[in-house]
Amino acid sequence: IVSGFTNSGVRVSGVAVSGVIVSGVTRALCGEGWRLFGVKCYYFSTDKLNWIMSRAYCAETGGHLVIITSRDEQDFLSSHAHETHWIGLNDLETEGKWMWVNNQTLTETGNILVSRLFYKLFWYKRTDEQHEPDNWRQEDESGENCAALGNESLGTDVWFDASCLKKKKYILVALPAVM
Ligand SMILES: [Ca+2]
Ligand SMILES: [Ca+2]
Repeated sequence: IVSGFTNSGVRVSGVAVSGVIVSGVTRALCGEGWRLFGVKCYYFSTDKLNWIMSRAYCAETGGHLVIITSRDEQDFLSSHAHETHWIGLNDLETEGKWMWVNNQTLTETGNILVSRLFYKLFWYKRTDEQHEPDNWRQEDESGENCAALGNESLGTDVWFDASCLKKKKYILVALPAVM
């Protein structure tokens, strides 16, 4: 349950309610400024926070940093994120062991082998084989332990690990209000 949800009726056009699922008599509504995709509401922040602060802020609202579980969801996010955004993925605890903010490992979602191959698709690949995540230490000696859609110069259709201290926009997810 996220503050900012409106229960004041359905406006299909305009920005007040950006998406409506109609299923029988049930309507799922996202708050003002949010976007409905599938069964969840997504909020693309306008402010920038470091990763830890963005995780804390999202939790405070009752939602969480986005957890990406399908190609469709990734495509939806990258089509609306016009610059780099934090996602809910980090390897802060153990280097190289990527965890979602719900404490699932990156490869724990569904069939492990399938997940490994699936998520490999999203990390940015360079022709010189220096693929992301590369835990680059040039700017932050603790390395890069937080994941983002895109980086400062490359598109949001791929993932990068980045210094968690960097300030970026972030994507917040919450369940819709069901009416
Ligand atoms: Ca790392
Ligand atoms: Ca990196």
